[in-house]
Amino acid sequence: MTFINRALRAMGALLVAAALVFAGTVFNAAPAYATDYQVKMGSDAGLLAFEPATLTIKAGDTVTWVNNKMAPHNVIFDAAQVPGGKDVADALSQEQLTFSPGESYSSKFTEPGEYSYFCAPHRGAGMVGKIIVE
Ligand SMILES: [Cu+2]
Repeated sequence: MTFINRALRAMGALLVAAALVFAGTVFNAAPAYATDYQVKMGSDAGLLAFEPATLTIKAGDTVTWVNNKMAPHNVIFDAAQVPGGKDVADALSQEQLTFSPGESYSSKFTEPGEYSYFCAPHRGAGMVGKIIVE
């Protein structure tokens, strides 16, 4: 009887130790939650603008541009104004024009830096934006 009690106690201690190790692993491995930000294309007031025009996010976050008003719009990144140059700008750019309200596209940002973009049809009207990745 004594032997069994000792054995059970030892197993209990092992289980507690294992549970602590497991909990530590889970806690440490839990990734920071990536956020999906929204930028409206065309302001609620009907201006040719991205809203917000400047957005600060963290590396790993995603930006979704949603067609709002005054379509058509798109999102073009300038190779000279993104970290990584043309390849990065091409990968992030969404040349397809959106026409219907609610149409959207998303891009994920992995490298810190400042990314400037514009809407091709409305660049001349000042429809430009910037994503700052921290
Ligand atoms: Cu536009």
